[in-house]
Amino acid sequence: MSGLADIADIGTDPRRGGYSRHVFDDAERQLREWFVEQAQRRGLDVHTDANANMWAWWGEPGDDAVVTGSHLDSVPGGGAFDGPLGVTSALQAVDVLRARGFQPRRPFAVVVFAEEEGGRFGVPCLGSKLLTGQIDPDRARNLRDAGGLTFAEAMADFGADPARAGRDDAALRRIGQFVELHVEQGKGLIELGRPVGVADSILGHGRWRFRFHGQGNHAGATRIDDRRDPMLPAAELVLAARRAAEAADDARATVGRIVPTPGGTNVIASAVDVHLDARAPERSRELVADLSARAAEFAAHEGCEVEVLEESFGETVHFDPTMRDRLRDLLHGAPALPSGAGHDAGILAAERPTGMLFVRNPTGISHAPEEHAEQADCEEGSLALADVLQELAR
Ligand code: HGY
Ligand code: MN
Ligand code: MN
Ligand code: MN
Repeated sequence: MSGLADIADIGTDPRRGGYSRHVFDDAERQLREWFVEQAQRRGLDVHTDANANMWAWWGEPGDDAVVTGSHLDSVPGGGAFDGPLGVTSALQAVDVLRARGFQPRRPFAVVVFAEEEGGRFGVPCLGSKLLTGQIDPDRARNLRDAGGLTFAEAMADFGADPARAGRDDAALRRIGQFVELHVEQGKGLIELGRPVGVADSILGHGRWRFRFHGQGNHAGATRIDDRRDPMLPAAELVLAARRAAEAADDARATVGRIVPTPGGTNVIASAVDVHLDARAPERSRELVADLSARAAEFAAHEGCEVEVLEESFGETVHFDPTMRDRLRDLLHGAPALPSGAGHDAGILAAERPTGMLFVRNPTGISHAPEEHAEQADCEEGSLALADVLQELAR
């Protein structure tokens, strides 16, 4: 985990525990500087594309390259491995290939995608979705962070030109094959007793933002029967989402963020935003997706109104079986695993031959400080990635 040790003090979050590293904030800028320094130390030429993704080239940039990498940003209070392990393993794989005297016969790059977690602007995989055109650049430019700053303003402050954000066909042509290494965010490899696995699929990911409107008022002076308290339908939605996921097959629904306005203890909220994250295979979609209708019922029941400010449900990604099985063979029959977590590889898989390697996480916990990977398994992962990249780039 040598590379991870280098950045262990960047973006620690004393209030939440773990790390909070969000696109263009101080911590993420320090991580960008660290990556550029690490790349240059290896003689890799780094440039940042129009969507704030960083590309470190081993030799001349070119089309049909072998590309590996991941992200450096985190969720609020996230673990040390989700994202950075893929970047440090890619750098270590370059070291291994160099030590073997290997010289890529194809263009070769290490990439760091921007805002994979959506931790600041609310859209996961923002950098890779802009690159592939999977998000409208105008919508992206107008996304706002908690302080009201737009992504365009944050880009400009970072020194990038927001007007250039959007699908980048030249950059996509350069990706011949993409392989992302990632800490496993689950217990598959623990249960199998294996240090490294290969991704088979990524569960379809939906996000909603419901805004319940009521009447702000005094918590003490307002009789119960005089209230239109938007926190009530919000609470009912949280429970309904969980029940819907329980009733569905292999669905997951989470409300990890509720934002009342104005947010005073002695104040009945005037509005409450409920951020829902749901994941489900096609067969379970409708059980989860009808929550918008249920939200309207809950609101009406309390004399409130509801706005659906965001609603998206991505398809389940099935990685190209040829690439998947090639990786499994290269890794001596490594197991293929489903991923409940989304990744930039899931975005690129729609455009380019893409694969993922997973490294065992002994806690099985992710998006929390307890996320972990043992040194020996990290080394196995870097070696496995080096073997795969050598095969693809020879
Ligand atoms: O939310 C996810 O699944 C990913 O970690 N961004
Ligand atoms: Mn994550
Ligand atoms: Mn990740
Ligand atoms: Mn008062």
